[in-house]
Amino acid sequence: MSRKLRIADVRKALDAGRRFLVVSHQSPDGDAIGSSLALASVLTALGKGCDIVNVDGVPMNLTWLPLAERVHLVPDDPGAYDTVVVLDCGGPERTGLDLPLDQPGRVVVNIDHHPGNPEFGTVNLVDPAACATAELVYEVLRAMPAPLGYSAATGIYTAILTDTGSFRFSNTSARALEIASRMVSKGVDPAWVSHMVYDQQPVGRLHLLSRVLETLTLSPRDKAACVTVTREMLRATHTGVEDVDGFVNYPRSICGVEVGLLLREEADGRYRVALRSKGRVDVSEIARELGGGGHRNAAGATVDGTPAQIRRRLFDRVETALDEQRLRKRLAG
Ligand SMILES: [Mn+2]
Repeated sequence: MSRKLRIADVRKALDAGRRFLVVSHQSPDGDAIGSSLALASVLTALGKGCDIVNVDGVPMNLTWLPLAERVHLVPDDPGAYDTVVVLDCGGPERTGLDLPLDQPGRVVVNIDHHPGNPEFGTVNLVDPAACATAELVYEVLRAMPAPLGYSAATGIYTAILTDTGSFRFSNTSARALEIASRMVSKGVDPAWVSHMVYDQQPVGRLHLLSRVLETLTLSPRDKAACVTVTREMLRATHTGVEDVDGFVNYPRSICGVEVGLLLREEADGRYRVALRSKGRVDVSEIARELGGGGHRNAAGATVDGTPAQIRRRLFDRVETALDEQRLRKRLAG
């Protein structure tokens, strides 16, 4: 089904619903929160009931977003919603919510841009070509009868800004810039948003960063680089998991490195692995082998083992992927 038809289906579902729950993935980012707030602002303007839920709440650097105070950690009345909109979740489990999606009479609208999304909704608008879930939310909102105001525009802009790494990653499409430009026309101030998102770091985050960078390790042929975050480091610097966001871009930024890796120790002693590629290695493939998932250039998984074991395994896998590529190219050429 074409994107256009799917947008029309979502619009119909939003028109018909009266009592909405808008949810997004745990450890939310700018896309999860920005998309949620933009959608909720338009649904509210249409006179519909709308609760916004994220199990982890709004990260510190996004609490200034218009309507952020409306995000709750749990649904008010889990049975009351006729329509549940799931945003930026590659699968229903990503919400971290124990919410029955298959309740009779309940419509589930799944809007997402993760490849491999199993289309778990009653209505699905899934397009991995979208730069952010907010791009798809924007396409839906502009077809709605209520105008897209400043609050919604700020959510959409912030979502696209953060999901494209400030318009630096490969998902920075013409459409991404076009939508961002339209949001600026609606009054969004790019310098102010950037200041609020990036220039309000707690000092503990920099203390944490300095410890994390000391763990920097390169693969045998310098094609992958890895940093590690332990729970002890978070304790010592009075920081939380949300402060680690973006650190994986440091190993990725090294000259000659193709894949940046970040290992973060979880409460159960396992490690959450973040993988970021410069484009040659498809890290979603590697993440899937480890039981995780994601995009071609940004993916993640949770794995067992010590940091040294995990690192060795991933270094091996990345360098093998590059060898195979070189071999294929040579055979083809
Ligand atoms: Mn996203």
